Amino acid sequence: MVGVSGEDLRAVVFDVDGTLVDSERHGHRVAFNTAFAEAGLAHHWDEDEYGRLLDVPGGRRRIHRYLVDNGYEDAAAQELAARLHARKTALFRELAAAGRIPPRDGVERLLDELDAAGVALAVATTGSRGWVEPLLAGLFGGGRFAVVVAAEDVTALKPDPAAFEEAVRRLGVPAGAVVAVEDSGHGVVAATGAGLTCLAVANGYTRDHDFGRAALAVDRFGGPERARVLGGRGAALADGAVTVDTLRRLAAG
Ligand code: XBP
Ligand code: MG
Repeated sequence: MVGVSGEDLRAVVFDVDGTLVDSERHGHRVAFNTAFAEAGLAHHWDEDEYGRLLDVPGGRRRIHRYLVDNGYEDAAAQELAARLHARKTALFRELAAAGRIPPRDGVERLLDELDAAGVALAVATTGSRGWVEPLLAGLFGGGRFAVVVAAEDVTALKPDPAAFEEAVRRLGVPAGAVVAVEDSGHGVVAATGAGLTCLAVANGYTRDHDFGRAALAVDRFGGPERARVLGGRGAALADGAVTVDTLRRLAAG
């Protein structure tokens, strides 16, 4: 164990969308578009536009912002966004149940390693509990995560640190013994704002985000393809993959 100046690793808090699962481009985006179409609306988010809209955290807020930017009055946009988002959540659950939302490469290996090392697993997401719980149970097994903090559990979404603060509080371990794993600039700001060391694992939508506050940024978890260092303490990455030792080194500082 590499415990030099920091603390030993006791828990890892994972983001869900874009981090544990590849869910945005072919998952949430598709569900939003189906909800628009079912409601008889002509709105359609293509892959590039959806990438820009991801800057607004939370699906209901994302729809609301889009509607207001497209000429809706605030009150009408609030009401419509709530209705569309409820339907979108049901549609996304169906996609997840049909096996259309895959884990990112290397995630299952890393979760198994952390389990074997006795490190607690937790989740802090801006996504809605209605799909988060069944998706996690279906992919990784029910009860795999000791703590799951979803959008409904906090009053402010990322980049606010509330979700990570709540996860650490429920875990009952010191923040110095916890590493967060994120895929986005907003997520890194949220995790580090809660006092956590953060590993950023970028994806196609987030590779140009600012990961300056992350202890280490890479382009994938590694395996089968090797992870590439995008910034930070690249020495923590051994053999082109994020491992339990990578996270221990980051926690140790
Ligand atoms: C994820 C989100 C979510 C999802 C859609 O951000 O912002 O809004 O895009 O899920 P993060 P909902 O990965 O930083 O948690 O529609 O349930 O919000
Ligand atoms: Mg994310």
